[in-house]
Amino acid sequence: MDTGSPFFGLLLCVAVCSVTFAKECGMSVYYRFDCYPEAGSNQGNCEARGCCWDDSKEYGDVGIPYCFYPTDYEMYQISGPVDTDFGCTANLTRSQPSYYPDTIKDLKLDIYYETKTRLHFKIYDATQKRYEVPIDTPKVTHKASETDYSVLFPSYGFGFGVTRKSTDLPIFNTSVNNGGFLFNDQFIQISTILASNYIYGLGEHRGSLLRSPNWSRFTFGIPTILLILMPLSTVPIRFTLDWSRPTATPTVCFSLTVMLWAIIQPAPAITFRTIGGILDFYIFLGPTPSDVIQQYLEVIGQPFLPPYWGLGFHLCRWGYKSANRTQEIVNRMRAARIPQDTQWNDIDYMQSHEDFTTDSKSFSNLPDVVADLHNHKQHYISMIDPAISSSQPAGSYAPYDDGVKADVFVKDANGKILVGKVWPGNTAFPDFFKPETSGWWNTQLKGFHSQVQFDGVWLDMNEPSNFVDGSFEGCPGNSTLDNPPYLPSLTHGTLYGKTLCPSSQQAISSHYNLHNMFGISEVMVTNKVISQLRGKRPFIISRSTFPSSGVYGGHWLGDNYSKWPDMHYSITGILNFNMFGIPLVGADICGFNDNTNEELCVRWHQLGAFYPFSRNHNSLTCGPKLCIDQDPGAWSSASQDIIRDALTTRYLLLPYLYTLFAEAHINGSTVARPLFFEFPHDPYTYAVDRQFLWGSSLLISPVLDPGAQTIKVTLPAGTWYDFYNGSAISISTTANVTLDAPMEKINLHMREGGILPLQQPNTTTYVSRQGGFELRAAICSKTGTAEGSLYWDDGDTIGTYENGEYIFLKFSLASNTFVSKVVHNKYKDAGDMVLSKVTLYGVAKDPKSVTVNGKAAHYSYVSEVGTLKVSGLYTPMNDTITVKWNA
Ligand code: MIG
Repeated sequence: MDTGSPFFGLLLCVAVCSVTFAKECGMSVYYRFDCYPEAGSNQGNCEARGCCWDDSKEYGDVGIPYCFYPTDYEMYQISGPVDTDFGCTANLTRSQPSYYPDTIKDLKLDIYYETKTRLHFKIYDATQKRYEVPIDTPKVTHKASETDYSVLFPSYGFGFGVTRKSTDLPIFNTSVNNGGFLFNDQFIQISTILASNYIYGLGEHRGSLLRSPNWSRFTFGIPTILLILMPLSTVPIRFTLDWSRPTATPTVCFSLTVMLWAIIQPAPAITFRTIGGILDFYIFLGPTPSDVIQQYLEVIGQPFLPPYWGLGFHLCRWGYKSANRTQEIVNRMRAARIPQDTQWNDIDYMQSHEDFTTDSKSFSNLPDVVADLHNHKQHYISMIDPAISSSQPAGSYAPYDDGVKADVFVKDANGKILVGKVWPGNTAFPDFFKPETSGWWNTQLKGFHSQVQFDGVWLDMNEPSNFVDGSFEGCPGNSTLDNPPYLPSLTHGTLYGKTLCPSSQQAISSHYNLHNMFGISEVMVTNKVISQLRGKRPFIISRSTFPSSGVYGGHWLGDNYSKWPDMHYSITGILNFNMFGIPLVGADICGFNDNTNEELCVRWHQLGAFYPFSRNHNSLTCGPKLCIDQDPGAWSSASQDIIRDALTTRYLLLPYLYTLFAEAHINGSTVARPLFFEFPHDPYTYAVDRQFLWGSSLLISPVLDPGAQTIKVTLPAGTWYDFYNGSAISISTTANVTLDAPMEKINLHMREGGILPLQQPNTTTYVSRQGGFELRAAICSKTGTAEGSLYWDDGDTIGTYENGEYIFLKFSLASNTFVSKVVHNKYKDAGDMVLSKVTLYGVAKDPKSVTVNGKAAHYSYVSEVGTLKVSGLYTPMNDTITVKWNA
């Protein structure tokens, strides 16, 4: 592959001049950027665009564009740049219109040197204000005094680049002059060379974690982070990665636009296309993957801290069909003593699928089910769809009547309420960006809550989803918003396929601009409303997300299939959403569409016990019949035992999981993370997506194939302790290791050097929170040390961290001494926290004695695995605890 740096001879922040070349089509095929992304290209229409044509398929039919930009393709000329308080600014102009309508010939490029590791740039219409995404981001008016990046401009044409100062390697480089930078009212395109082909992120998808650079197209609509692993070394090893080199991750976050499409090609390079708004990019320098995410979340917001009960096990299905059946399902969970914190209902609880109602026959006793859950300290979650039935007789359905009065609904292009069709029939769609809508939504949720005391809300269908295209009356044929000049291939063919007309009007802009924010606007309003209503932490799970959604709620990965590959790819989804700042994420355990089977469902519970958001959910019908039950209580008692074990292990680990959520909330770290986050210097981890970590210390290696009794795992170099019994695997270089994985086991390993806070599990978080704590340490084989922490509060009060109403403990272990120290304590019930057990993995010799706070303690030692257990303790945790052993 071509390794030539297009950055040769670039100048730093200086004025440039233009040079004209002859049409040049002979670049490497990897550098062919698509000039005719629509269907129907041919030599004639391609050359009419001033582009090169080659359909020889000489390199195979792998997606190489036939029509591509010549290296001297006409582009914007840059004038400036000039230095400003915030960084630098330049004017971009082109004299001739491009081949799409409404070329914006005069553009401005502002580059903000926001922090040492964060650069922000915008390219926008120099004369007319265009739509910009309404999410809060830091406003920086003065440039950082020191930066890890430099900005460079080429000596001709449009473009600029960002390099990492320490290496001089380009991170972002738009000066690929054959990339076709275009800025038209409804077609904006920018390409950049990427520094490596280890590419991650780019929105929600079911597939491998590592993105293929081979002409992959992404029609993801929702702009999310792109993460690139690149070398930190100055040696030009971009294309033949030197395995021994340290690597780092810059990242580009194209977070702020209308809709977005991307294509990655093997240069490696990426092209972004959008149909509106402006270009608004952030680049984060890391250098580690975790740093990158933290820097990203400083811009879009750190995730909310879920209520503790929300980390318990959730059970749901579409098609219980009655409150009684729902109760039976809960009862059989209790009878089997399988942990469960919440029960959910899908749309079948509603009367004719209308929001804020309950079916008068089969769900009339729903309040009793909810009361029963509450009596058992369990919780209840209701589905609420955004679409509001609009065809009930006037005066009979307040949500619609009130909504009309308060004027909350999205309007069509002519100013009438847009009517679509969803579950209840004809429906109107609330405009959650309108201030009036919050009050109205509050009234509806409050009214419903007075009947059914839900504890959390499940927001489905908020893409928004519609059963008809655009509206009941279609969309106005002549609107360029509904039918823009360029469209990528879309699932439903048009922008209004199975959603609202883009030409419909919302308070602050057209639906065209706000479409991808429908979900987040609903989540934001719902978060506010239910926080006030319940006076406790909100719990919201939404199907649609946008950068910043994680500040307000969590996400589930939508309608998967009850198939083994779907189970595997759920790991990609979980890891991606952790990178996107939405750590509370899970997939439907056992699969949604199609019937599951017992083996798959049991294995899926073992994996799902480690989803940050752990919920079993099932569809209504599978073919003509109701889908078979897949709740834990539906299976054989042997399977129930396995599921109980997996979920009980989750409950044992909840203090650790909760601490990770608190750290995510406080620092923007990830909860579930890919191996390469912890081992960024180890290329063998880069493609691992069949295993993942909780935080830095717990490795989860589920079985993902039918019939398996063993699994092959990737273990990075070091010592890994079996979570259950402390037996160690020590390896000097990263290796594939085959482990036993009988049906009843999910492999869990503790990374050496970590200490996990655990708690005596029970069948609800309410009860388990009263149990004694255990601290389990995996002693580092080389240094004899370990460390960890615990964040703890009452688990339900809003703003505990912000108000300081928590306890934070730091654990450290060195020289045969384990210490728990109180770093912060304003948690009112800290006096009830009791340490009952300390487990140490990696103790080489049988100790002669063990003391806890200076007093001899009861202990046991298992020499085969080197495990020391100090148990029978009843030691208050709101003061320093010291455990010592004599070797
Ligand atoms: O049109 O509410 O993704 O979880 O069970 C289907 C019924 C609507 C889609 C959700 C799914 C839910 C289903 N919903």
